[in-house]
Amino acid sequence: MPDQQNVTTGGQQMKEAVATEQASAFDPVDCFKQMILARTINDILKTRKTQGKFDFYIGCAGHEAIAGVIAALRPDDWLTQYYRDLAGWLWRTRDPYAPIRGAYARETDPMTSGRNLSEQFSSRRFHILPYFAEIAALAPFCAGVAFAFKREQTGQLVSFHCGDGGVATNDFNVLYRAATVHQLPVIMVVEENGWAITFGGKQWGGSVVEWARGGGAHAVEMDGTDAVALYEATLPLAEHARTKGPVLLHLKMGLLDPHSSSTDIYAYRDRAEINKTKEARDPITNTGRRLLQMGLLTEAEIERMKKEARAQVTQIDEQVQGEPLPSGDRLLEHVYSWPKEPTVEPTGAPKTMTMLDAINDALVEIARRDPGFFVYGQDVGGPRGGVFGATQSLVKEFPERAISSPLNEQLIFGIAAGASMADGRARCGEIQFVDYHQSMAQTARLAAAIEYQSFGDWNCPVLMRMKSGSGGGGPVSGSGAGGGGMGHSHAGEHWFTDIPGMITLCPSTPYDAKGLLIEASRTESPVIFLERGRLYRSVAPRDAQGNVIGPVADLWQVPGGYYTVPMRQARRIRIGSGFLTGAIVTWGIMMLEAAIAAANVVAQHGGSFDIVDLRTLMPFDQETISAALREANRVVVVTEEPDYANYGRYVHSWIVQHHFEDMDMPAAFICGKGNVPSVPYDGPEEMAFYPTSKDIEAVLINFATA
Ligand SMILES: Cc1ncc(C[n+]2csc(CCOP(=O)(O)OP(=O)(O)O)c2C)c(N)n1
Repeated sequence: MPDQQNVTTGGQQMKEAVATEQASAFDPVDCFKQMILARTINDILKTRKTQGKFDFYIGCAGHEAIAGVIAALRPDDWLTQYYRDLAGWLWRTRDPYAPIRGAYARETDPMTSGRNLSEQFSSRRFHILPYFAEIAALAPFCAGVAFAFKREQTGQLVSFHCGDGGVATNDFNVLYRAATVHQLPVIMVVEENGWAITFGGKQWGGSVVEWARGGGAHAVEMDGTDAVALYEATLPLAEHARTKGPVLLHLKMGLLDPHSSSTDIYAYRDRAEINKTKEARDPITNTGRRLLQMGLLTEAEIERMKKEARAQVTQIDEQVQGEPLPSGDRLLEHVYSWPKEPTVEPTGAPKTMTMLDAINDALVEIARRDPGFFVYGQDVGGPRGGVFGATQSLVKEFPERAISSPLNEQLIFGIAAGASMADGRARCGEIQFVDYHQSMAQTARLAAAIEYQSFGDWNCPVLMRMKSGSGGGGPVSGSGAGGGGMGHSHAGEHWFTDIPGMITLCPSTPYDAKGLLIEASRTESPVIFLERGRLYRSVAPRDAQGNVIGPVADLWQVPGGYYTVPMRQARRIRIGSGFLTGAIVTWGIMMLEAAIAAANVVAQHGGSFDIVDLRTLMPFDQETISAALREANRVVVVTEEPDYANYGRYVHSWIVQHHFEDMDMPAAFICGKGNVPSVPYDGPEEMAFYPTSKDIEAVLINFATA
């Protein structure tokens, strides 16, 4: 056991203490002591909340026996602990300071340094995944952690905990599906207390245990108020999860307090039911009775333990109240983690390549250097390498690292994200079309919050690739409508660029696609990598006279081997050699349209244009935009998104806000021509929607002739 005194003297020391040998030496009296400590913390914090010392408290009373479940696990097994699992936290970490520091939102809180609500348990050191307020939202991540454990044959398991309400969430169902499909080392612990805030109705039809068995999990239902019985029951279940596959443990508990400090218990529960629950389902009473029967404790000893806990928690509470609040100055800390290694310059011989070839190359290069790297997604392990063939080379060179998934985008995200957290390195998920990101949206948003919420304790270096934009090959102006149609043609950037903590990339050339994808595998922040479908097989663009546009065409020359292109750096491409007439800020397929337009206008009117190809859409490279605008004094932002609340509008607005004085005419804006839900399939409507080089030319001629 870690020394309780050392562990509790400060957040840093707590992090340095290692929980060892917990599972091997179960002491029921010690477990009971942690349960009493949890109840005592609960009761004191409830009082402090009513005294107005902090804003919110959610308690553990009725769930303390969960310590018996945690005690049966190995210290290197990973956990999620939901907000009622304080006794489980205490068993694993021996840190009663943390929950009190969390309640007072003190800087010293080792879980989130005051950033998250209290009882949102989190500790990388103790393998407790960072809890989200969104009920059961950690479930898809748990699937990924367990997936990594199984792949690496570590012998560890993941124990996921939620209330009965949690079972109804999509997230829980994703974990259940992933765990049963892949037979993962997972225990899903359902702590049923019969309530979900004030709702006491059904969260599932029939029996949750039968349901779990139907899909191939081993499932058990039992009383959840006797910690010793829970310990004994969990030991073989943990062994089952480790060696055979998923387990669902359905525990019948009782909620002794209101849902939270914001709820009046008598407004929704009657006194008789509350009293009956307290009499029959109090884990302190039930586990205490068991220890009396076992002859391990006397009534007097239990009373003494309660008194000692009260004195200990009172002292901690006083100390913590004197600890500092975080400073507002640190507001922007721990939003992103960028690669720490220097840029790797290319050394391999260049070859003309499509973007699809470049992506294939990049995935193989990453896999060569990182034996744990894999790509997980629909069809990606098939001989074609996914529906677009992006993993074909990976399938050939490392067939076991291109893994086909069930059809569930949230599950794909969860597996890649959780595995990346377990391994501390990028694990890649592939979504066939960005349009289908929708089921994974919550999981993606939360992945981006992990570093911030845990104040840098945790990271989620997941790398998600997805095809975006319409089909067809090459620029719209050169090849016509692509026929992507509804559900296959969204650009998608606005879905991700509004998520702080998420890096969104969108390369427009094969050279950048390869280097950026490799670079994305080195970051500790989550990355969305948008691959424009029209660019997959596109050749370098040509102007109206059929001439190759040199500075752009060069980027179809892709070096062999490993190299990186830094993120957060836009690329400035000069078209023409005369006087700088204007700048075009763009990305993706519209970079090609912009190059064609610029080359055509330069051929007719002379001058030159700067294309600022953003490449990293968020956080974008403000310095390069600023430098280009201060020289060009005229700018157009070009995006293929429909004219709604889109990302391009944000870039345009940023330019107007920061460079109004530098402009000698209003910043222009070009986007999709309709406020349509999705781009139509039929050619005429599709062509009517997309901006092309002709639209850009009209603006550039204005720049050149005004
Ligand atoms: C996804 C989501 N929806 C709604 C809420 C609001 N909410 C907070 S706690 C809670 C009830 C959860 O019930 P249950 O899982 O049974 O746990 P209990 O609090 O009863 O122990 C709800 C609905 C939330 N936090 N997350």
